Amino acid sequence: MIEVLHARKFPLSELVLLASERSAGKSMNTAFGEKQVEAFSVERAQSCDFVLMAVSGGFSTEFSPQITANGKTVVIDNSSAFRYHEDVPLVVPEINRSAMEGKLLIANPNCTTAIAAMALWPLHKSFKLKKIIVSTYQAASGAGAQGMTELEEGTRLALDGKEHPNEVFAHPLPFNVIPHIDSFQSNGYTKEEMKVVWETQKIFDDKTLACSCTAVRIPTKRAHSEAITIETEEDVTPEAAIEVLKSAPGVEVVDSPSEKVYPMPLTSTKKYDVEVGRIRRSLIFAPKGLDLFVSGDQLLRGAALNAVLIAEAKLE
Ligand code: 11C
Repeated sequence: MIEVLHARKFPLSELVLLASERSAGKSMNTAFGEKQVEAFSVERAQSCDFVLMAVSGGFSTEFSPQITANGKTVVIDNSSAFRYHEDVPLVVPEINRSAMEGKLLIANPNCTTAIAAMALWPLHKSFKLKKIIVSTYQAASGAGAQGMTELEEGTRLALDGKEHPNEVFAHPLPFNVIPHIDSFQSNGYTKEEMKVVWETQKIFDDKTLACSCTAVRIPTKRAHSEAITIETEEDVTPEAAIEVLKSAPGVEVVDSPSEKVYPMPLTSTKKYDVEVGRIRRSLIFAPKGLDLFVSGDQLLRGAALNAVLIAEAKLE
C-alpha cells in the first residue's frame, strides 16, 4: 500500500505507520523515507484523514467503528469484517464509487472477486450478465507471506526428495493443486467461493445475478487467474466484448492466442490492470455467452491498489 501511495503520487502530507506494541519503535525503510512504527491507538488513527487497515477481521470489527466515530476519518478495511454489512459499501472505484458517498467506513473486496469484477462489469453493462461460472487458479501469496514461504521452501525440499510439510495450506502445494481455500460452508462451497458470489452481487448491486465459483490454490507465487463462463441477456460476440473491454478502465485485453499471447500470472504480476483474454463464444450459451480467462495481481487490484483508488476517489 505504501508503494502504491508513492507510485500514484497520493497527495499525503504525512505517512503514519501504526502497528502492535510489539512492532512499535521499529524503523521501516519506505518509499517515503525512513519511518518509525508507532503503537496503534484509536486517537492516533483518528488524527489521520485516511486509515488503510491491513489487519484481522477481529481487529477491524473492534476498532474501525471506533475510528470513524470522530465523523471525519475514512477507514478503508481490507478484511472481510464489514463486507456484508448493509450499511457498509463494498467498493471497486471503477464500478460503484457512488456507493461510498457520505460513508466513512468502506470495505475493500476479496482479491478474487475484485479481479473478476474488473472484467465482468463492462460486460454486464453492455450485455447484461445472467449467469457467471468462475474457476480460480490462486497464487500462494493469497494466503500471505507465510504461504509464499511454504511454497518456496516446500518446492526446494520436494526437488531434493525430502519431506515438505504443510502448515498454511491444507495439503503440500508444490507440484499440486488444492481445491480448498478458506473453510467449507454448509452448502459444500468454501468461504472463498461464497465471497465471490456474495461480493459480486453486492458490488454489481444485483442480488439476482446467478454466480458460482470453484476456488483452487495453485503453486504460483503471485497473481490470481480465473476461467470465467458467462451467460448474457443480450447477444454477444468475442469481437463486441473485446471492443467493450478495450475501453474499460483497469482492464488490458491480452488476447492473441496465435502468438501465444493470453493472460498469465507471470505477465500480470505487478501490473495495475487486470489482463483479460482467451475470449471466445461459449459452446454452451452462444450467441448469449462467452468463455474468458483473466489474470490479475491480487496484491494490487485485490488489495493495495484498490484501497488507494478508494482513497483517491474519496478525495475527488
Ligand atoms: C486467498 N483470496 O487467495 C484469498 C485472500 O477475503 O480478503 C484474500 C482473503 C480476503 O487466499
